[in-house]
Amino acid sequence: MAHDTQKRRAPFIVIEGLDRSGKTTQTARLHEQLKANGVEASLIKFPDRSTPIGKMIDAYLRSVSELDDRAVHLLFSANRWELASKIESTLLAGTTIICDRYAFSGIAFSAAKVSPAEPSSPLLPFEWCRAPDIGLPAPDLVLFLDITPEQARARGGYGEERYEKEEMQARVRALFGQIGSEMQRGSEGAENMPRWVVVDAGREMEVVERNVWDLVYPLVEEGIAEPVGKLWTR
Ligand code: Z5A
Ligand code: MG
Repeated sequence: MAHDTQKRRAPFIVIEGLDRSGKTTQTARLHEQLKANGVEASLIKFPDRSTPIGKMIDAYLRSVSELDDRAVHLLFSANRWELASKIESTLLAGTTIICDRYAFSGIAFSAAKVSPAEPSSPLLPFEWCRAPDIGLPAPDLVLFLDITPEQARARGGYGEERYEKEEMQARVRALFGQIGSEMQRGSEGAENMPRWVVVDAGREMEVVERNVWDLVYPLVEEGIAEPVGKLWTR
């Protein structure tokens, strides 16, 4: 490497996407491949169902418990804040972080909720959904794994959890599209916007894996000169 890597930190890579798009498959493969190449890397996932907050989220997703929509939204965000300082110190220590879902899922899934009586009006405003995640460690790269509802269906369809219904997934898809285009345009007043890249995840696993690797490895190899950003802040 030509430059002085000592002053550089490791990158924070988030993999987002629709249900059954292969996030868990691809984050695991990327993690393995990085380790095989001698790169220090840590794999994290949201929701992290292992913490006390994560256990409340898990019970809600499996419909074992009921929670107010705002309360559960704040729990998803708190579940990220629990790890925020650890994420920053890990990156500064030179360990790459690969993260399966992050704040973008938080916004898309909550803002997609509608009341059964009025399916065209959202229950929670988009900006309200974004607010609790403002200031979280900003990823350096977000890879959005994109598949069509038909492709998701061919992968065994959606599962049994609370949000795994076709109409909900269609609204989530539209919201992810909105978040992605805001990211790609950049937005006034919010400089800490990660690079957002859409990856066609409808292809064979190995093809997607190579595509992900080609996007991630240059960042790992170069390191990041800038400090860890704060999401959606100046
Ligand atoms: N949620 C929220 O509301 N707010 C938040 O802040 C956050 C999340 C962070 C649980 O998430 C729910 O929480 C989720 C969003 C909400 N609700 N929904 N719906 P989760 O991450 O725990 O969800 P999951 O159970 O892991 O499912 P998933 O993410 O939808 O799946 P995936 O990780 O994207 O896919 P996969 O498990 O890697 O693959 C799915 C299947 O497809 C599997 O059989 C693979 O072998 C197969 N597969 C994968 N890639 C391919 C290719 N390329 N070709 C063919 N088959 C493939
Ligand atoms: Mg998954």
